[in-house]
Amino acid sequence: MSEQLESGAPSFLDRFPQEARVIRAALGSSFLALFLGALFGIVQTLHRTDILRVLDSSYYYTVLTAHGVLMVVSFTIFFLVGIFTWGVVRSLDRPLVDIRFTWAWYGMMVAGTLLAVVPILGGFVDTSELSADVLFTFYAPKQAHPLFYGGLSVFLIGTWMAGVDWFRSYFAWRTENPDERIPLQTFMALVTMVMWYIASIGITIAVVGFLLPWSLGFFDQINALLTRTLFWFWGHPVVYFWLMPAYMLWYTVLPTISGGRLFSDPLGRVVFILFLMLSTPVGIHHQYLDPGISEGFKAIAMTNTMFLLLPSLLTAFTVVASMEHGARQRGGTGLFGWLRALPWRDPAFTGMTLAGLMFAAGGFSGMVNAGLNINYLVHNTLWVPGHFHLTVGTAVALTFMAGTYWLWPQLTNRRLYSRPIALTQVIMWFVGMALMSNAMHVAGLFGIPRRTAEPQYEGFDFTATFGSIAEFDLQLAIGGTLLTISTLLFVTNIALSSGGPTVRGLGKPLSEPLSGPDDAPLILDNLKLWIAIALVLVVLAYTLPLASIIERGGVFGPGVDPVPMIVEPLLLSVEAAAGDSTLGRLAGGVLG
Ligand code: HAS
Ligand code: CU
Repeated sequence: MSEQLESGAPSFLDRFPQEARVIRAALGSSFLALFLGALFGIVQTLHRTDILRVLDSSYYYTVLTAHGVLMVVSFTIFFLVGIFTWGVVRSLDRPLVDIRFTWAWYGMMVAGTLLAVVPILGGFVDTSELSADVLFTFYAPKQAHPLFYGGLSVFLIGTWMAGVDWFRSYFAWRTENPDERIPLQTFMALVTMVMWYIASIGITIAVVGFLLPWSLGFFDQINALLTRTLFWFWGHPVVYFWLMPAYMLWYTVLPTISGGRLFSDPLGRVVFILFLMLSTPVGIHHQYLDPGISEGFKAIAMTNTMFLLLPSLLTAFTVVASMEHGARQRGGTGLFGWLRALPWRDPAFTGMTLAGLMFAAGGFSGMVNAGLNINYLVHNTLWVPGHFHLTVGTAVALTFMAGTYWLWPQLTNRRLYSRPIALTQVIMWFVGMALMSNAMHVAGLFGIPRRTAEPQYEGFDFTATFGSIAEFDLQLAIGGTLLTISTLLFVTNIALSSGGPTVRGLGKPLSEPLSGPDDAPLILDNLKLWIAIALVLVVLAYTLPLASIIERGGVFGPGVDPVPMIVEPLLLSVEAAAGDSTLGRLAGGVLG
């Protein structure tokens, strides 16, 4: 008899069939993006390392944009909305309030993705005006076709609606359960969304106020530093937007599959509140090398970033303590001997644990990045992609894949096609990423730049202080190839799972924490208080830097008066659209 039948509990699909369908759609979209993103990834790795060049270097930014956007916007965020929907419904133990609204936000996200992907792929057509070779960090001065910004906006609105959906379901639950503590998974989803709403202020102003009208031709000049700063206002919290659903799995699923219980629910709440408060006022740590922001503001961003290490360090402690508890329940003994008692044959467990192990290294390179002075050494080098392939590319991506192995059968009432393939897949990801990110970090220290098809410039060679550049290129290419194979194994395994027979009783209940919500001070659930503090910190961190950027560089760059910049093109477009009609003259009169 399969282990999967042990609990015999009804699955999530049995209990909430409508929600399970949306979650499957969201996760399915996420995996499709992962698959396509991986194809662009391998093209790029082999190109950069000069091992195989299937495209001309002039397409490198198109490939890089497609890889980046599909991976860190589509793959991660579609997964997030799926897993949070699961977490909210499971932990509130009630259906969503309005499933049509749920499908509506999913539809918005799909439509937004398709709109944004069209101009990205347009970059492959030489004659086309329709292109968006702007990379996933799409700030000025790079400019995309308006469709790209439009698509991103629609996608973003979809994510906001998803948050509204979870809040509405939570409020409905609250009226039915006035005295209960917010269940941990719902707490995590809601706090993450509040962080997301606050962060979105920056990108909304950047896109709606500047990038979109600029690409529509409303004005021809832009203050690049201002849009960059607004971008990073959002761009840093985005990385925790990817991380927090992975943390939700580490806190609520990993302890159970380790055979134990979460060490502390209150600590989990504290961690998410720290992320809410500290994620946004640190964005300037991506701009240490930007001229035009004073060293003082950069030093404040650095200090805030160092505080932001705390929630992850707390997580390392809590998650490892929970695993140790599990191992000891399974008969593990000794100072480190308990590690052997962990369920290493379970792909969900091993995947998440290897993801955590890699994150210890990724967190370390993050600390290096965060140092104002050391950042000068690594900024814009291959070190930075090395860092984020450990964080979003492993801590997050591998946890999502491992979590899928655990959750997918409960959403489909079908067993996973192959556990041995799944185990091979997660280990292959770990090995591939160890090679690739090591090579990237080291090459970055030698000065090899990021975001370029030709890392070795003509007439100038980077020299390695140990090993050789060719050796690290090879390591990078082998790593990238293993990652691509690993992705294919993952996607195929999940796809083949849908062909299996239907099985009942695949539900897997989660264990209760050792220290539960009742041990958490009530104030932790006072979301209004934490939102207020988060907003105050954002105002403190950003008012002066933004004011000084505008004072020195103007809203639209130096020497430009913003009023005619906005009003004149509007007038022209209204006149052009309305022609000689009465309405047109009226509108022209009002604006004039
Ligand atoms: Fe970062 C650049 C600083 C975390 C993603 N980061 C990036 C970029 C991305 C990114 C995508 O300060 C590039 C953006 C671009 O294109 O320009 N980052 C940090 C710091 C942290 C950090 C201080 N980053 C992340 C996470 C990301 C991410 C998370 C995605 C998910 N990062 C920077 C800085 C830059 C930057 C600068 C700009 C660089 C430049 O110059 O351009 C921290 O949050 C890290 C804290 C983490 C830890 C690790 C704790 C360890 C844990 C492991 C537990 C172990 C387990 C396993 C569970 C302190 C939790 C146990 C196993 C057993 C067997 C027992
Ligand atoms: Cu950051």
